[in-house]
Amino acid sequence: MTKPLTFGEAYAHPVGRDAVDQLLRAVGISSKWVDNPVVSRLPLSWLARLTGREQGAELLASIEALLAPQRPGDGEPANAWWQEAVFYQVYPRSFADSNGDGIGDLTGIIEHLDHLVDLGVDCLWLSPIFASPNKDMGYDISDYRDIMTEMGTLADADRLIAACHERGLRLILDLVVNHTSDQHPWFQAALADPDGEYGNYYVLRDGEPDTPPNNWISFFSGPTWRWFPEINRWGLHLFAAEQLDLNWENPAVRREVAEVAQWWLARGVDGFRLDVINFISKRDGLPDGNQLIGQTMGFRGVEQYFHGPHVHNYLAELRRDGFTRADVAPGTEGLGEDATAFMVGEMPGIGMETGKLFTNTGRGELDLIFGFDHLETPGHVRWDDYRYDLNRLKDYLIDYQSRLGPGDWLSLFFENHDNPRMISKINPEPRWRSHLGKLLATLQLTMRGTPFLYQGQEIAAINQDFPTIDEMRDVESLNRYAELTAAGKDGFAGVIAGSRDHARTPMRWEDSPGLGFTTGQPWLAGHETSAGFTVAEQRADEHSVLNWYRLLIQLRRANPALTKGSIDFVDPGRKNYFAWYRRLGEEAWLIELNLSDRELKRPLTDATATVVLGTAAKRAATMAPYEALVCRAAKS
Ligand SMILES: [Ca+2]
Repeated sequence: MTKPLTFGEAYAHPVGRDAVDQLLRAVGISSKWVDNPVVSRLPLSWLARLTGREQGAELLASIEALLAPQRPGDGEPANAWWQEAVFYQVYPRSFADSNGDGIGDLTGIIEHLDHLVDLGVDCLWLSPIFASPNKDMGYDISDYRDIMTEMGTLADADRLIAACHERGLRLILDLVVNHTSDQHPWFQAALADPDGEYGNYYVLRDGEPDTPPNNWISFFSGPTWRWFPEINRWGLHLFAAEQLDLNWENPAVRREVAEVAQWWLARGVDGFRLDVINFISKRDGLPDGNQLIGQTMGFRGVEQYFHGPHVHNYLAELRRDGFTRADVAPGTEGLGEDATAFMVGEMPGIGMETGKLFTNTGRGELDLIFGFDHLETPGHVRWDDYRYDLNRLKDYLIDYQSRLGPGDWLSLFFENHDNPRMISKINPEPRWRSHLGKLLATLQLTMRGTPFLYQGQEIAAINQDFPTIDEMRDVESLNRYAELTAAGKDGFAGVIAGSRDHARTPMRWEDSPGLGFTTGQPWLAGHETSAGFTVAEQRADEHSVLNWYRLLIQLRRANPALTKGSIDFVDPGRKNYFAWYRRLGEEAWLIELNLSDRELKRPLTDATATVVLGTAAKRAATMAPYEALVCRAAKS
């Protein structure tokens, strides 16, 4: 019998560390606990006891399966445009409707590009615009080379690309290739002839209609398997039943994906955000998921695909074949002609150490990832109605920054189309709305890393008071509501705090019945009546959150220390105080935040620091609630 695996040994491996951290966080235990030398010598099977359940041996086998040897990332600094850029995510359906059908479209985006120029961002990311039956709002694609009917046409997409480049903006699109829609011609061909070429494009399995091939649970409720009686086979879908997973083991599938990317690069697109891209490689044989991991994480089976055996190879291949332009010299940078188009991967369940395996420049895979570990306080999930503790975000960022080597970089985001609004999660009291909007902006735009703003963040958007489930549209919320209701629980209470619809209501351009978003009926209505939080009102108010964003982005652009400078945290153990220096050459900046809604004694006396942009005019002895200051300081 071999010696049992210890916490310390699991922690020495990047994927092992992140997997154990994930489980600890889910049960509300800080990962700092493992840094204790006594704990680090404990057998990892204790994890089963900690999480209050049995099955230690089975759990160990699941974690050991993740510990394949990994080549370290030891690359050189990227020195790339995207490290200094500010990204802005547009949810096209809810940004601007140009023809009154209540649905945002590409022409609407073109008509509002000057808002983004005015804000000062560098690159737009559009959530899906490709042809789709919209079972999951465009994340179910039926044609990668066409535009969703209600969004416009390929000619509109070309106009949008040109309009962005004319204004000095890059444009990246959403590439959803873990799965396609069941309406995609590849899947229709697989149904027509499951033993033919396209049958092997998907994960189809023989079986009996009442016995799915394994016990995995879908992210959108129920088993991950759909029975197709017309071919007597099961089809794998990690998400909705209409979103069938592609079989990345098939080289023909990988070639198709690379060709789609190249096709869009040839049209001038500057890169892609890759949807749930860490899920593309499933463990051979699709083994059952561990019960304990499933119960702890909420989705049985994740350990069999969240960091699958071939994911790194597939992404390196995709970078080479799909994202590298053959017609420009290596190292070239320019709108529509970067030698390697930008790649940011959405990676649920991937932590800091594993994240570096995907993004270190020495590994030739992705440029950046979106991990999600910072979006909930440990012990909570998105659906919980609770107050998010900003000290959690502080600890996460300090930890993350301390682990970055020269070839590493990180994305900075708090919001996107899949999460409720951060201000509402932290403190929904209306009087703190602008303070929090400015504090989050300051953090995101002066921390080392690449900020990704989500539409509405610049006007301090908040969650909506949906009165009933009938007002909601998102498949995830609707499925969860139905599942909870069928189990005799309060379905509405189970979805209202975490619904993705909070971030998907129309952009509030002006205080008018259609909000300047549409002249018709919006596809998803917001329920906000507060005054002062539309783009038009914020633009007219010198002290608005919108103008705060503009000034911060200008400051960032004018002072390279705020992007490329080193970062040194001040008094990191002090609760509710978050401060750091950014330094580059002779330039030095001090950023100070009060993370609480109470006054805080200012611990740092740096007489050289003078406020350049602040919610307070001076560095007084006491910080106001949610105070945010950006100060120039002497170099050392
Ligand atoms: Ca429209």
